[in-house]
Amino acid sequence: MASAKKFMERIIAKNPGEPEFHQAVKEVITSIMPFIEKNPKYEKAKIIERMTEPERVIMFRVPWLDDKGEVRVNRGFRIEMNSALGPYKGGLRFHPTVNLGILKFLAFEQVFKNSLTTLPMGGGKGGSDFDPKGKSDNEVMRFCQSFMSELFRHIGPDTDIPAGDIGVGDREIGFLFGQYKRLRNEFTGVLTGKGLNWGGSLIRPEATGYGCVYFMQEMLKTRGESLKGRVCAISGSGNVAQYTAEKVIQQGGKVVTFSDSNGFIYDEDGIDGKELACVLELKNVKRGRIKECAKMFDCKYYENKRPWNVKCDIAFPGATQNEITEDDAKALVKNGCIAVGEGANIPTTPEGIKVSQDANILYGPGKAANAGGVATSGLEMSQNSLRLSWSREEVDKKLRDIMIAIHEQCVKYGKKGNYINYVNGANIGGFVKVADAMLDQGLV
Ligand code: NDP
Ligand code: 2IT
Repeated sequence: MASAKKFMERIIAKNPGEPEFHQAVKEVITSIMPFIEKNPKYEKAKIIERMTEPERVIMFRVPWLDDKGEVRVNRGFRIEMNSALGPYKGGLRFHPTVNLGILKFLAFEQVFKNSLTTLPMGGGKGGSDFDPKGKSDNEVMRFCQSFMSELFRHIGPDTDIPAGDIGVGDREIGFLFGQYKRLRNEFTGVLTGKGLNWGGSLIRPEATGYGCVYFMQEMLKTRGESLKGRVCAISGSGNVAQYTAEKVIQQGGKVVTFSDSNGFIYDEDGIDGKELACVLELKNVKRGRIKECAKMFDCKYYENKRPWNVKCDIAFPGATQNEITEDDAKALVKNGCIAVGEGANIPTTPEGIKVSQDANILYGPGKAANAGGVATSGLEMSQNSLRLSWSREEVDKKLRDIMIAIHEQCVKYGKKGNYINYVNGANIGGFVKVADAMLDQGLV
């Protein structure tokens, strides 16, 4: 490999029109290049070239009938990126912005993230440009049934195990599972995030948010700090944001913001447990807009704005990619922010990351900080295989131990002098295990 620059030129030429995929690959390549130069066996086996090419890409038509009886057509995808460590594992995203490049970036990230979890999982991602917002439950069901009518032939509990992501929560997982079971006549752990009474794991709904807070606590410990009394800005108001907030509040921190794609609410006094329950009801049951909380909580609402200009000690981006720009990162630093824990996948632009790192902020990248979700999916798979269910305390303890282990890997590979570069640590730590497994398994 001549250089990171040459390599990226080839990636861009070969994968045109996929800026998010280029961004994710560039970040990893920049981190691991010095490591690869010291370990020529990886270069000789063209490991990076192989890791940036999905093992398989599946794209398919998803026709369905809306409530008016009109035919609608969406596009479905599953990217089976890398199976060196185990069956493909990763979520499904239903959002109008979904395209091949976005899912390739997510699948690529997933490979490193899953490797960091210490569990035997390969990486994949899928989804559709279907927008569940504004659709009836029946429309969502018909869409999910049509989506699974093609996907079922490509997945299985030992092959590829999808889960949720943006726009795919317990309702969608239920419809998808029902159709899979009907087509295969098998009740297996083919999806994670299942309902608790039919094979799901306790703590899976909470796991990404809780894990992100556990990771933050480990980062803070390295500087003798804790969450107690810390003001936290959270973006998003979906699964990840909700349970990040719950754990922050439990640990004595103060949550001052939530957002959705229309704007954010700012409650300077802090959102309490009762108000958080209102957010969960609004988002998970009524499927309303975060704006509605401003009236209920008597707090401020900012239309079409993201929450990074408010005064906070810690930022937890939990909505979507590239939601913290260079200017947002500068605003966070200016307002005294000491740490960023990424619940979302690649929520910070490369320029934003540089601002945070130059300011010596604790910056925990998504592939490490939000790995608790997929890790607990791995624990759901283990319980399904055992045909047993573990208690809440047992799963939570395993999740916490995994987040501590991920932090240790980041320190091992990312510490230089007194500074821990969590980006390098996560990228190199995630890479080594996958790369070594690929070497062991020959040219596949
Ligand atoms: P949800 O669908 O539950 O919630 C998504 C939240 O983000 C909503 O508040 C949504 O607002 C907001 N959002 C989505 N797209 C945009 C956008 N383009 N601009 C502004 N806000 C947006 O998804 P999750 O909470 O599951 O996922 C959030 C992030 O966390 C994603 O990046 C996902 O990849 C990542 N993640 C999720 C894991 C999981 O287990 N669920 C695990 C690890 C990472 P609105 O309602 O207006 O769309
Ligand atoms: O980005 C992610 O890690 C997820 N959406 C969770 C994937 C999973 O398989 O639980």
